[in-house]
Amino acid sequence: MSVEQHRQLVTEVPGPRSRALHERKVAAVSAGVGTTLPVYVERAAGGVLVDVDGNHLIDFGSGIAVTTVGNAAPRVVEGVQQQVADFTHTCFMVTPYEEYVSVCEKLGELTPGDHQKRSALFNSGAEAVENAVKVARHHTGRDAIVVFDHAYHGRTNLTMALTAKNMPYKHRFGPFAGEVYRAPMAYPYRWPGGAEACADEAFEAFVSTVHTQVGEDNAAAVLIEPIQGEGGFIVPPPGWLARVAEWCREHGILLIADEIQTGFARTGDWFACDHEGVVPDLITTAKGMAGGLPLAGVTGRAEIMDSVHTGGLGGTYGGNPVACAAALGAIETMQADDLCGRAREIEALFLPRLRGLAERHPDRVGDVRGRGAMLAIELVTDAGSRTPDAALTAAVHQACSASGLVTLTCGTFGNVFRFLPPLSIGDDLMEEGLDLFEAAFENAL
Ligand code: PLZ
Repeated sequence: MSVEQHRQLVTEVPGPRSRALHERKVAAVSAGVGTTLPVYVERAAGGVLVDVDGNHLIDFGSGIAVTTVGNAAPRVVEGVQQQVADFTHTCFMVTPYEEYVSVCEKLGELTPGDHQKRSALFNSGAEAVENAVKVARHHTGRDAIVVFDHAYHGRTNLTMALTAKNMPYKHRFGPFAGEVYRAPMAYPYRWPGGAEACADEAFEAFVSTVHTQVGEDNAAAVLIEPIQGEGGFIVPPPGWLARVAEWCREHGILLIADEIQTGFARTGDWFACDHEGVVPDLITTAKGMAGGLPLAGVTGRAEIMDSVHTGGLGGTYGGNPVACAAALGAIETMQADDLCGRAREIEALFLPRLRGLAERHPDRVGDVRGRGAMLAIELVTDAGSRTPDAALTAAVHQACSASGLVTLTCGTFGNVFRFLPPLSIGDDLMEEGLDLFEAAFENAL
């Protein structure tokens, strides 16, 4: 690998060069664009980021679940280099090229269900979600979209409306798009009636929300992250999603699975829906699919995707050939290196450590959850009240950064620590990262 796979700090973090760059950032980049860890990166590979001061940091974030195959993964680099030398852009809507078609073929093969599928490619996750909603509305002739508490679907106007959390995503950015309705999420740890009752009660609450606030006949689609990402790595109870899917089918409501964060080997299977045996009508993908280049997709039943008039979907850059070449390299890597299996190994390495921490600190670690290489712990002030502890979360996060471990937090209440290592990371680095995390946690108490 082009970057030595070890942690090494040669300055404080951030170091002087990063701090100098950050001064330039503040003077040139909108304050609206935040940075969680102002360490400026020069190179990255495997599970390590190297900053401009020469510090080697362990990566537990994958650029928010994007570099699943690792940063600058060899097949991605090779595909991109070849493609960028051949041609950089034609616009698929004007003069097409094979790479776009190949990515859509892969999406058809890998996404859940063996029915006939079609795909369309876009640039970002939010754009894919927007287009999935366009297709669902067009196909059904209905307007309403049902989403869930804690949902995250993007930052454009429609996707802000679909996203649940005000700060920082929506605050004073409205008015938002209409015909969006929100149902309670099956969140076992915080379900008022308790985790045992969650599956049944959350299903009933969902059905009742759609029935009373929307009307089944008005609902074009139910849009859901099968495991919620930004909202707190919330894993619904087994069987709940399948019941929602079945109920949608009975009422002619399309099920759109937003697998932008969960997709492409992250959870130990190709898609999180696979664990639940759920076959969505439409699925959105992005992030891990293209190894770091901007690419997103909407894949769905052929009759739904083909119901749109020719020219109804598109965009100048959607399915850019360089991004498609990257995706083909990333997908090939996932298949050749069995990265679904690797994600399950990562789960097996992480979970006992996180559960051990929870056993040692039952009052502060409220919940340990997740799947594959998408794992999280939820921090609380005490086990009785389950009050979210955002301050502890922030303190641990800061201590991790200072020790050379790049971590991410999430959650509606800012109290969830999430782990999204690249699947190319070695076991030693993961163990070391977990040592650092545990030390940061125990010191912050
Ligand atoms: N749907 C499920 O996770 C992106 C957001 C980071 P884009 N999540 C990271 C931030 O603060 O902006 C995401 C997601 C799910 C949609 C999106 C949106 O994808 O590529 O960021 O538009």
